[in-house]
Amino acid sequence: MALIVYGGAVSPFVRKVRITLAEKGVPYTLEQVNPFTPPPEFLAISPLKRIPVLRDTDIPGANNTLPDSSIICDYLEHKYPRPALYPADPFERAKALWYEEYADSVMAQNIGRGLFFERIVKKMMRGQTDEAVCQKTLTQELPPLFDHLEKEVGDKQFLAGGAFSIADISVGTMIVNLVHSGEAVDPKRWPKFAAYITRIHARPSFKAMIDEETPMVSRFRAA
Ligand SMILES: N[C@@H](CCC(=O)N[C@@H](CS)C(=O)NCC(=O)O)C(=O)O
Repeated sequence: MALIVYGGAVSPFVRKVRITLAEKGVPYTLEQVNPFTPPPEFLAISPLKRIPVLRDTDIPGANNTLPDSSIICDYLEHKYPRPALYPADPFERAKALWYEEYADSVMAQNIGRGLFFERIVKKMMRGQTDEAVCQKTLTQELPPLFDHLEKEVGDKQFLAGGAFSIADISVGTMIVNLVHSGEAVDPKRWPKFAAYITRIHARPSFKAMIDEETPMVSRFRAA
């Protein structure tokens, strides 16, 4: 097997890479790594101590790894160009990269740290959820982001370039962690964004991840 993805199944960044691979039909092996208790050999390939990392054994020698989901997805696009997951048009491509950045920064910070970490990761580590942090995220931090995305989605099927792209993968994967945390995009308040998420999450690539991960997270959510 040429490709190895190092990372945990519920990370939005690992899922971003796995969905990219699934959409391109590229086989890979997943090696579980908990970034909070990483084995020493993982630190050698992840200087920022983060998941995911990709190893490509087609590249000779031991220096055949790449960290960071954005770098990995860009590499996969160049190694496996079909189907294209980045728009061909320069402006639409740049827009897609901007949505990726938006998802990886503010969405990850608020959904990841402000909700999923509190409700799921802390329980996995036998800690206690600080529900006040979650409520602040849900009532103050996330609504402006969803207002923005409601406008951005508008009447479009996909965020950039008129086709499914890295923009949809990046935004969609962050919302999986919202759903894992027991929440949803409210269809009454954000009807276009909610309908868009339902469509994106119904794709076989997303559905496979959601079906695999839901049993893992739901027992912690219920605890
Ligand atoms: N920019 C990185 C972010 C990766 C990231 O933050 N991963 C989290 C898990 S979701 C992690 O490894 N956290 C461990 C830590 O920050 O110590 C990417 O796109 O891959």
